[in-house]
Amino acid sequence: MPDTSPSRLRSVLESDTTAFGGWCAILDGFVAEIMGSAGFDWCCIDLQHGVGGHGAVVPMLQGLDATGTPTIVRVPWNEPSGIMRALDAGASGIIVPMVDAASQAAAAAKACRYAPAGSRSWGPARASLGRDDYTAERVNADVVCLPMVESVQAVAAVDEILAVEGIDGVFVGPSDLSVDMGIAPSRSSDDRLRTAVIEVLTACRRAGKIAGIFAPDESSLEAYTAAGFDMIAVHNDTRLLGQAARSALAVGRSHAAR
Ligand code: 3PY
Ligand code: MG
Repeated sequence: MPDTSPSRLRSVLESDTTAFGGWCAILDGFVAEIMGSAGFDWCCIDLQHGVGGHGAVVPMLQGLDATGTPTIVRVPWNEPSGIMRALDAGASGIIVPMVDAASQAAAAAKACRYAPAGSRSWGPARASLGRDDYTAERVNADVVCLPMVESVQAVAAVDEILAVEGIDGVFVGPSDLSVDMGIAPSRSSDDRLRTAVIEVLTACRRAGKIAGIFAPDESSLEAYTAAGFDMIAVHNDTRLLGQAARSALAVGRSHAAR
C-alpha cells in the first residue's frame, strides 16, 4: 500500500530537488491514475479549468492515492466552500486561482485550517478515513496552501502575500499573467513575462517559501527548471495526450506505403 499521508506533499515540495507535477484537466479517475503512474512528484486536479464533472474528484484522488502520488486540488475560485470540500475529500494541498492581495491570501489560508489557526469546518469525510492521527493540529501543519500569482497587481503585492501566516508559497499562472500584461498567452518566452516570473521566484527565496509555476510548453519547462522553481507543473494531460496522438499519427503517416 503506497504512503498517502498528507505530510508527503509538504516534504516533496520543500525538498532540495525540483518537484515536477502532473496537471489533470480531464476530470476522470482513470486518467488521474494514468497520470499518477507516470511517476510525477505530485499531481493537481484542476477544478478551475478542468473539463468534466466535479463528481470525478473522489475517484481521481483514489486513483492518485493508488499510485502514491501526493495530491493537490486547484479550486475553481477563492471561496471557503470549495477549499473545504476538496480537503474533506482528501486533497493534501490547495492551489487558489487569481489571488491579488494579502487579504485574499489570508482568507484562503484560513479556509485551509481548523481553529484556532483558521475557520475550516469539521467534516473530513474521506480525509480522515483510516487515520488515527487525524487531529486539527496535525492537519493544520500538513496542509499546503498556495495562492496563485497571475496578475500585475499580485506580482506587485507578492511580498505581502508571502508574508501571510498559513501561506506556504505561491504558484505562478503565466497565462493569466500574460493576459493581464497585454501579452498573448502563447508568447511564453516574452521578456517582460519572464522578468515578472523571476521577480516572484526571488520574492519566494527571500521569504523562504515554496515557488511554484505552471509550464505550458517545453521552452518554459526548461527555463523555469533552470531558474530553480521548487515545483513545476509539466503542461497538462490534455496537451500531453494531444501531442502523443499527433506524433504517433505522424509516424504512421510517414511510413505509409499507400
Ligand atoms: C495560468 O497560466 O494562468 C494558469 O492558471 C495555469 O494553469
Ligand atoms: Mg490562470
